[in-house]
Amino acid sequence: MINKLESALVSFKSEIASLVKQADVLNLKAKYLGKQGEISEILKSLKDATVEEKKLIGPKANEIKDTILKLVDETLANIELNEINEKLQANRIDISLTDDMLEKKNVHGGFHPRTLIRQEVEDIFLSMGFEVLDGPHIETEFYNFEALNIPGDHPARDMQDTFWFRDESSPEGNKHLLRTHTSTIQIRGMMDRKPPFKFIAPGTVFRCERTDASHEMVFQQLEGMMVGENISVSNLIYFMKQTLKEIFKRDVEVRLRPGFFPFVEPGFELDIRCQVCAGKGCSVCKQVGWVELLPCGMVHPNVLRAGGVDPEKYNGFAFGLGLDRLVMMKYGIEDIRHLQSGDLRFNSQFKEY
Ligand code: FA5
Repeated sequence: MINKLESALVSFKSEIASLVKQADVLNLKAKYLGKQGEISEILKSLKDATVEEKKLIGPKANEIKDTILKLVDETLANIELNEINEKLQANRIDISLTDDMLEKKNVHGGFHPRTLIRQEVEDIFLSMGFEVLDGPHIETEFYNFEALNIPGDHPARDMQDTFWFRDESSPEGNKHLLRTHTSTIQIRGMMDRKPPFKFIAPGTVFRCERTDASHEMVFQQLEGMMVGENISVSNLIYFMKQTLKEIFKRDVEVRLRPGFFPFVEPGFELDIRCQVCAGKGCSVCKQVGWVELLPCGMVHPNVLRAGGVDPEKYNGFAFGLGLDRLVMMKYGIEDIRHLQSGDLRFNSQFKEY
């Protein structure tokens, strides 16, 4: 039996030496060590051996199994290393390239699709008389939640998994966090101006959530707000539809449905027909054919008050466009994670400088 075990080891060694795929190595491991594997088959006759034989064969069998396992691990690690090296070689960046060498090779930088869409949306709103505002990424819970009518115990806080800073000494309402939405600019914008006014605020937001084809942890939104006298839901819908029409250069199918956000009343969800699958169903739209793009609504009186605006005299609308989702819809990008992959093959498909 020892001879059989040793010759199994020899043939295992010669077979594994030629393998270059991890799946083949795992299959080979099963061929020798699996339940019906060669080593297991040989050891089945161990039950008929004498005690003395068992004392010899047992340790030898363990030694051979250990050798096989070690070889499997080493081979898998080598294959992985080779794969990494191949990828590095294929994506090698030549840091010795100078500007004029790139010029000669006709290689140019380009705009990231996010930048293209952001500029386009900014231009559309600027042409409609909106200002463009900016705001901090690190916020207090006052601007991110409380002033937006989301108190500490409000269930809506669970809708936005938050990255908190550890500043235990801060009084309640002043704890720091990475902003979970651009709605923080609603308050900052209102505090700094007198109605009537209208502004947009594009920027990065952060959420502690699992990523998938349409969800990132760090993504872009674009907040919008218009405050004045007698502003109506039809003004809101007009601006939303106009924006999408100008971005897509054609009518795109949208649907408006009720949506709940504590900072607007009434609130709506504006969904767009998935442009990746033309509404047939894919991983971006989670097989439903629609993508949540543009939640919006009429600003809640408590929010106007928190921003120093008299809700008896003024009203307004606000919206929070998912800018990355808009980029996906415009260019038919099937996974949001491409956007910050840093992969030049992806980035270079868009407009050159
Ligand atoms: C908000 O963030 C609200 N502040 C929007 C709002 C503003 C409503 C003003 C009313 C008035 P929501 O969590 O649904 O809402 O996010 C807004 C949009 O951001 C979504 O419709 C979607 O397009 C995009 N979005 C949300 N989560 C992610 C994510 N993890 N990755 C990429 N895009 C996301």
